[in-house]
Amino acid sequence: LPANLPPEAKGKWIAAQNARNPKEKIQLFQEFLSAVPKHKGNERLRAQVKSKIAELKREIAAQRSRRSGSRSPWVIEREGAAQVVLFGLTNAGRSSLLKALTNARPEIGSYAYTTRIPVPGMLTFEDIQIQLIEIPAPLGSKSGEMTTSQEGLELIRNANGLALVVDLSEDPIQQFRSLRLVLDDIRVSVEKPDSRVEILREKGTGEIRIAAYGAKLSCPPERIRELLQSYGLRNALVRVYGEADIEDVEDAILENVTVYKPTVLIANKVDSPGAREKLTTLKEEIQPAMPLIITSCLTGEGLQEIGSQLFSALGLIRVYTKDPNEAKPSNHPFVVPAGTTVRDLARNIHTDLANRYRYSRIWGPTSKFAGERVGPDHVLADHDIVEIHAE
Ligand SMILES: Nc1nc2c(ncn2[C@@H]2O[C@H](COP(=O)(O)OP(=O)(O)OP(=O)(O)O)[C@@H](O)[C@H]2O)c(=O)[nH]1
Ligand SMILES: [Mg+2]
Repeated sequence: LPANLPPEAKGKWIAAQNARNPKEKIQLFQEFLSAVPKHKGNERLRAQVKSKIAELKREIAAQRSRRSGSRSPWVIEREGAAQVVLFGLTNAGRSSLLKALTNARPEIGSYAYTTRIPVPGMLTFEDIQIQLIEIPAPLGSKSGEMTTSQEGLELIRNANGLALVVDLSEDPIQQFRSLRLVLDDIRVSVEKPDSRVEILREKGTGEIRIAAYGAKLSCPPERIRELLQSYGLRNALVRVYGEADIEDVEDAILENVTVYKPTVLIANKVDSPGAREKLTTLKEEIQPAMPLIITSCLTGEGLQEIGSQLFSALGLIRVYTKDPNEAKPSNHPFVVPAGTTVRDLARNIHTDLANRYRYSRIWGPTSKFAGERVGPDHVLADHDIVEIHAE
C-alpha cells in the first residue's frame, strides 16, 4: 500500500494529470517514479506507472503512424453506449458470434488464429448500440501459459466490459481458467469486488463530494478531502462501496488498483455432442456467479439474450429527457451508470444546466405518479423520463 507519498511525488502526479501531451506526461511520470521511495510497499504502484509509460509510448507511435496515413487497427474509438471486448481462446467462435450479432463481417475459419487484428462491430439492443470488439486469441498451448499482445491487453483494460467466450466442444473450464489467468496478470478482475473506491473527476463544481453507498469509512471525510486536495483534486465525486480506509482512497487516486470489468460468460457451441453435460460443472466453476449465456451460432440458440445480458451487466440505464414544452420525450436516451441522480444527469447534459437547476418532473419506473416533482438527489432507473426545469 502506498501511503502518504512525499509532496514532491504528489506534485509530479498532479503535473502528469494536467500534462498537455503524451510526451510531457511520460517525462512527468518518470520524474514521479524517481520521487517515489523504492520500498516494497510501493512496488505495485511503480509497476503500474511503468506500464502507463509504456502505453503512452505506444500511443505516440500510433499517433505517428496515423499522421503518416496508416491507421493502427489496434486503436479503436468507442462507438455507441459501451465498448465490450470478446475474449476467448482460438476457435471458441468469437468471429461467428460477431457476425451473427453485428454488422461486422469477420473471417471465420475452422483452423486456429483466423483473426489476427481486432475487428469491431455494432450490436443493436432495443434503442441503443453496444460496440463489440473481437481481439486476436491469446497465443500458447491450451494447457500452458497464454500470451496476449500488449495492444490486445490495452483494449481489454480500456473496454467498458468483457464477454468471455468458451467452447463447449472443448474443455470449457480449462478455457475459463486460462482466460482468468491472463486477466489476473494485467490486474483486471471479472468479479465485482466487495469494496472499492471510485474517483470521478468533475468539472467546475468546486467541491469534493463523498458518496458512501452503505460503506464503512475508517477515516473522517475531512481527511479524504485533504488527501484529494493534496493531489490537486478540487472537483471530484468519491464513491465508496464496502469498507475502505485512507490508503484505498490514495490507491484510487493513483489508479493503483485492480480494475473491475463487468463481464458475461458466453458458452458457445452448445449444439456439439456432450456440450450440455458440461454446463453443470461450468456453473460450479464460476462462483460467485457471473451472467452465463449458452449459445450456438449454428442453431441461433441464446444469441438474442446477449444484448440484454450485456446491458444489465454493464450497470447502465437509459434515461429519456423531455422538453417542458414538448408532449413527448426524446427518442434518443442518455445512457448513464445506474445510481445516476437527476443532478448528475443535468451536469451530464450541460454544466450550466446543473447550476441553473430548479426541479424535475419524472415519469416511468421511479415516479410515484406520472409527472412527479423530484429533487436533485432523486436516483434514476432504466426507462425513466425526466423533464428538467431550470432558471
Ligand atoms: N458446432 C459449432 N461450431 C461453431 C459454432 N460457432 C463457431 N463454430 C465453428 O468454430 C470454428 C471457429 O469459429 P470462429 O468464429 O472463426 O472462431 P474464433 O473464436 O473467431 O477463432 P479465431 O479467430 O480463429 O481465433 C469455425 O469452424 C466455426 O464454424 C457453434 O456455435 N457451433
Ligand atoms: Mg476469429
